[in-house]
This record gives sequence, C-alpha cells and structure tokens, in this order.
Amino acid sequence: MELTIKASTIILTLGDITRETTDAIVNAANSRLAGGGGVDGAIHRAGGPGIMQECRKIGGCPTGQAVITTGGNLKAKYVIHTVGPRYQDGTRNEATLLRSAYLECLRLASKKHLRSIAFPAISTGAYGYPLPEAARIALQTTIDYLSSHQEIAQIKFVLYNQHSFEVFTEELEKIKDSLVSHGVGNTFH
Ligand code: AR6
Repeated sequence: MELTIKASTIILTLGDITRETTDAIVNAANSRLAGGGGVDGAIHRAGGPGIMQECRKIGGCPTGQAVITTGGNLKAKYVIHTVGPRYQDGTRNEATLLRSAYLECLRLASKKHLRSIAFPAISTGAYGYPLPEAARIALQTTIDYLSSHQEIAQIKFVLYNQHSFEVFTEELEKIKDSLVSHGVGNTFH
C-alpha cells in the first residue's frame, strides 16, 4: 500500500528490514546503543561488527533522539539508530517521545541528503507500545514531515509480521480518508 505526498511516497511492506536497499534503514535501539534482541539484534547480525564499533564510539543516544552509522555489510549505506520510549501507561510522554524518534531520523536523513529511508515499527516489540497508536504516530509524523520536506523521495515502513502490516494498513487507510474529506490534493494508490 502506498500514499503519495507531494513528490514523495510512503510505502508499507511486509518483510525483514535488514534486506532493504534504501539509503538508510532505522534501528530501534536502546539508549546505550548496546545492541539487543528484535530488530536491533537482526541489524547488528546482518551488518557485522563494524556497526557496533561505531556505536561504541558514539556512546549512547537519549530516548527520542537519533544517531547515524554506516551500514556495514548491509545493502543500505547507513543505519540511523533511534531510541523509542518504553510504553508504561501512556501518561509518561510516550507519544511525544515516539514522534520525536521518527522526526529525528527524518531530520538526520535530510541533513545527510538521503533520498530513501526504511523504518521498523519503533517501540512496538520489547518496548510494548500499543500497535494502533504507534502506527498512527509513525504515519502522521512522516506525512507531516513530507508535506514540508520534499528532499526525501521514499519512506518505507517494513513490518515484520502480518499483524503489524495489517494495523499499519488500517491506520494509513484512516489517514487517507481524513485527508480526502479535508480536500487535501494528494494522490493515493
Ligand atoms: N525487520 C523489521 N522489523 C523487525 C525485525 C526485522 N528484522 N525484527 C523485529 N522487528 P523491537 P522496540 C519488529 O523489540 O520495541 C531491543 O532489544 C518487531 O516485530 O525490535 O523499539 C533494543 O536493543 C516489532 O514490531 O524494538 C531495545 O532494548 C518492531 O520491530 C529494545 O529492543 C520493534 O520491536 C527496543 O524495543
């Protein structure tokens, strides 16, 4: 499923982000950049030890911020490591921090003149963020960003299982409907 915002496209796909050929892939890391399970483990396994060496030099990344390393052995040239919030009860600034995590990745991509970036569903695994709200924040943040930044041509969400793919698809459908009803002249597919 796709949505075109001005000159850019948002694409939802089902798959393993380590296989992506976008300029950058995003890692859902922890604040020590120490590696771990989930997508973080998969990226370090596929990308090789060079990425961890770069992470050690950087030293860490606060929640809601992002840092960049090379892609090591991955097809992607860069890995943007961001730290999403651990979901507690929804009153601990989780939504703002999740939005910030996506936004800081996009800002880094613009700063590095990257044309394409692939995101996993940040915070929705070990960090327990409820999927529908996380999907809504992910999609709305990227749509808002693309409406004022056309330098990024393609943003992909690479969902690892059928359930997250379906939830992202449903949330994107809802956003599309509300854009149409507000008369925003975007192109949909
Ligand atoms: N490609 C795409 N998505 C994936 C992949 C993959 N190869 N593997 C898992 N996912 P998580 P978090 C999905 O737990 O919730 C780590 O240990 C997964 O299905 O990876 O932000 C870090 O070191 C889920 O939808 O990240 C941190 O300590 C999504 O990626 C902590 O977990 C995010 O799940 C971060 O937790």
